[in-house]
Amino acid sequence: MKKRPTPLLQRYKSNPILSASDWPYEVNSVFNPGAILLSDGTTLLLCRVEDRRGISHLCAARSTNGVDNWQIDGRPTLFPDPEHHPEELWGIEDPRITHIPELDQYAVACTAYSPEGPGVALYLTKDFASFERYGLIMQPEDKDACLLPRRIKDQWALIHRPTSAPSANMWISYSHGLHNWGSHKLMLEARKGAWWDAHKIGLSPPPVETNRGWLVLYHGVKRTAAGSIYRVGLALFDLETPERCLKRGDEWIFGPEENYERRGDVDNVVFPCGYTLASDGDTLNLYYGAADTSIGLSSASLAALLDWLDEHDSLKANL
Ligand code: BMA
Repeated sequence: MKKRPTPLLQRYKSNPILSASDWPYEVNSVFNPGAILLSDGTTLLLCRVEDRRGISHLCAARSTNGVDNWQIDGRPTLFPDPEHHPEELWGIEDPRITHIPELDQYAVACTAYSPEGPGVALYLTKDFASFERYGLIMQPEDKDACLLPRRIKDQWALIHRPTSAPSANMWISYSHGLHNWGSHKLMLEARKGAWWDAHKIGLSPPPVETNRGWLVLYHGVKRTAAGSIYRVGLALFDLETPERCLKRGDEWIFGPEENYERRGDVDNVVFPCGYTLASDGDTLNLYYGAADTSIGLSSASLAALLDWLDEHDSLKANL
């Protein structure tokens, strides 16, 4: 087995970049942020904020360099509204943001949590101040969802992760109008047995469109006697038939190593929900939840990730 020369993902030296003590109001934890680069170059993180009841809402943090000096909204940006949306009774979690040029809007896909279980809710916004609620678009149990930024053969495409015990796999579904979804296709299956991504996987940030295909970072969960370990791996999918997997990495590329990733409200979790691409067109800034407690930043070269996938393709190796 070849030794990896340098880590594919480099952690920012002053991680974690955001935590509960930075918040302008009292909260328990901040983690699993969606991320987007706004047209003026500002990085916007839509952070999952867990209050001291245990219920999550979303709060926007903005920074001109994507690293520090975060301007955090003084109150929740998107708060559950269970009176009108019962699917949000236990909170809104883990946003994935996609800019949709055709609609001139951002689509935010979240996990809406209620006594019925976690389901996928969709919100559209122009300004991250007011949001149009599309309600539950995938019934429980389903989560880890994201809208692709453009139509695929005339239809919108949504990646999501329904749970059908004992395994949880990634699916893609299609829609003409964003409300009703069908043509469901299995996209990527959890592996089995001893693998790092056995039994349970899900999309991490929105897929990155490259000329070789949609580059997907996904999380895999390994259950051990000491609890679960959440790590991140890579796969590549066909641009016009995104359910077709072209390559799948064998090893994970990012896992809990630092103390703030190993210890927290939930130990041993790195959980990215968003990225921004730097102006060099190659540097991917990945924003992730660390141990369900704080937010970390790590960076990678897009070209290096694609090259690594060429060398570590488990489909080619028939694993
Ligand atoms: C997953 C999601 C994430 C969370 C992770 C670890 O199932 O609910 O929000 O970060 O578990 O607790």
